[in-house]
Amino acid sequence: MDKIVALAGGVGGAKLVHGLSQCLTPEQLVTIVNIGDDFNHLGLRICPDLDTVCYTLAGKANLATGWGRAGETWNALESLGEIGGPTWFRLGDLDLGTHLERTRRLRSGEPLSKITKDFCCSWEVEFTVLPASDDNVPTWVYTEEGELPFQEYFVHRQCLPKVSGFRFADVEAAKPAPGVLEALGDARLVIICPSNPWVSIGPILEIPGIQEAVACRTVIAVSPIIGGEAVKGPAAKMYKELGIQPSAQAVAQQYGSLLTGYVIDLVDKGQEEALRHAGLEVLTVDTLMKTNADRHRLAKQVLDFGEQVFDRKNK
Ligand code: FO1
Repeated sequence: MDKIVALAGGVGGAKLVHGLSQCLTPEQLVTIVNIGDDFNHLGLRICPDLDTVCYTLAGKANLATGWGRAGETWNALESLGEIGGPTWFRLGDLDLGTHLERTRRLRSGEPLSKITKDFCCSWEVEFTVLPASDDNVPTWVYTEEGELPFQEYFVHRQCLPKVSGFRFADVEAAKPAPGVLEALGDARLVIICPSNPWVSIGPILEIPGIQEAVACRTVIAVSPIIGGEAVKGPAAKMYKELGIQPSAQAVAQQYGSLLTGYVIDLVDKGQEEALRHAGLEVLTVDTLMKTNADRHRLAKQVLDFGEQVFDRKNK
């Protein structure tokens, strides 16, 4: 067992995966990515979390927005807007190339995992990036305004509607993508990245077979909540709207018995004792990744901590 398997979605996940890629070889690190945010828009299949992870590993990510491509131009979107097309979901010219080619190959019947592998090869990303499933499992958000498709909630409505729950459509019929269960079966550590537990990590774990495979491994999670707030995105707002006080502890409770180790921020040191009392091994460090050096450092700290936890658990 020598694989390190990261579960990731969104910006926080991509940052830690980038850090891990600077500590591990392509043979060691496998990243399983959320596909619940994927949707059809303008006749194109958009896979935001896969693109954020792949662009980040390829050094092509737009660091300012956290999504899409660096050095982007918006000519196509502008000309679409001039004739009344929907511009709420901003698709840059470079990014469009990805969506056009992915859509073409999906329409020809190729699985998302194969397309992703080939894109990584073209972008000179040697690390393995796997969609959680090759099936469509769109996340729907139950809100006070009814059930919204994920990107409608997240981008068009800017996460404003009050949420009351989530649905991962057809998840019971979905299968883990090729390589997912194999990687988990060979994993020394599973690292749950600091992504949104509700709509980034949850959809991965809900794919039949994945949670069970993860549960057999030594699992380390990095809290996405620091000082009761999310670094980016609606995670803390979702907790509050679901009647849960957002905190590192709340996240640990949500992951439950899956976790062996837990990484929290210095700001939340006061929660260490309660977490240890709940049976977790805890590492308290600066978990904010503002720079690439931060990503590298945190990844190294998480891996060293994971090794200690693995040894203690398997001695
Ligand atoms: N997020 C936004 O808030 N506004 C956008 O216009 C937007 C466009 C976009 C285009 C491509 C892509 O891959 C991601 C994009 N995102 C945008 C982010 C996306 O909604 C999120 O990355 C995930 O779905 C949640 O992590």
